[in-house]
Amino acid sequence: MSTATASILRRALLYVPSSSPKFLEKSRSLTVDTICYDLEDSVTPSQKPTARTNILSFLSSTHPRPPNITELSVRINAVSSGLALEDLTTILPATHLDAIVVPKVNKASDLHFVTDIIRHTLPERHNDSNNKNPLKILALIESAEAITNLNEICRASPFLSGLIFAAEDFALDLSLTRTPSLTEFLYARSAIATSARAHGLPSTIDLVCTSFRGEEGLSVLQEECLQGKGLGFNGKQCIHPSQVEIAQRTFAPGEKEVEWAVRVVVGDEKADIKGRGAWTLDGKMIDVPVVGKAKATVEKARLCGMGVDAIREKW
Ligand code: 1VU
Repeated sequence: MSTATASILRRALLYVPSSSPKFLEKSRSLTVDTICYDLEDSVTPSQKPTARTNILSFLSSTHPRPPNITELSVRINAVSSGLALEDLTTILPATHLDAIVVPKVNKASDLHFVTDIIRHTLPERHNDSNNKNPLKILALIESAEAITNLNEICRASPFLSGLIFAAEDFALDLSLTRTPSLTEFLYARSAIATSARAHGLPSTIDLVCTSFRGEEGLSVLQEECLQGKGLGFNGKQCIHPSQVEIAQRTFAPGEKEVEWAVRVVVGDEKADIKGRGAWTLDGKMIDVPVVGKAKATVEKARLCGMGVDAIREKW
């Protein structure tokens, strides 16, 4: 397994506009799997140069790494915008930088461009096969063209570590109107989750929920997270700190789910000794794919820091 495809938790990816010193400072106090400091849509054209220098300084060694953020990423401007080269050459020397988010990836050559610049700018981090810490790339899928090119996009870079779905740009491209049911995005979301899986990419991060205030807004978010999880996504893009806890909780396995998974794994060890490939738990048949799913749930629960060993001791 390459470093880009190793298991990594990205249950929530929170955008922070890099043009705002206030938001940058606030991000330091947050607990979240991935922060994405933005140079694209949340930054006006006239603010781009300031945003670039802000983020380079914020992610430099003179500032300590924010303690409760697992992954620090920057979203550059689209390759087709003509701004990506300057974004990359400015930010790549940053000390605390784990991933680059590339928007509007339509074809493999968009990722070839970014990969070549990363290799050229940081050769010591990327050309040594013993180096276990290359930058990772996350690709935003936002158009019909991108959906038809998913296979080539997934194969385009050894640094590619996940796909993200951008609903608003996709709706613009197809002249769709976003509805609460999100059925208009069903094909695109399923295609993304399936392609990423087929190519062994660990992360599939679902559309932004634009509601972020109050009980009603956050219950819309919760529903969207559950629906995305049901389609095979394992994370959610967030635009406000209020969304992070719900996304991270929903994209972690639930307590009952973990307990069931541990019982299946323990039961399978016993069934194996008795030479039984199929057996029964709570009146339902358990066989190889069910055990596989249970093992994956246990592994995810461990990654999320849930008390798997304590549950195992009970069974
Ligand atoms: O309580 P404090 O005053 O200390 O902090 C405020 C506020 O500063 C902070 N906060 C954030 N901090 C970091 N990152 C954020 N994204 C962020 N948003 C807010 O939280 C405290 C409460 O803030 P608030 O409720 O007063 O929120 P505002 O009205 O200030 O801001 C709301 C918006 C939605 C404008 C803001 O959250 C924001 O700009 N979010 C990011 C938008 C963005 O990046 N959009 C592009 C990415 S989405 C995309 O492209 C889809 C593919």
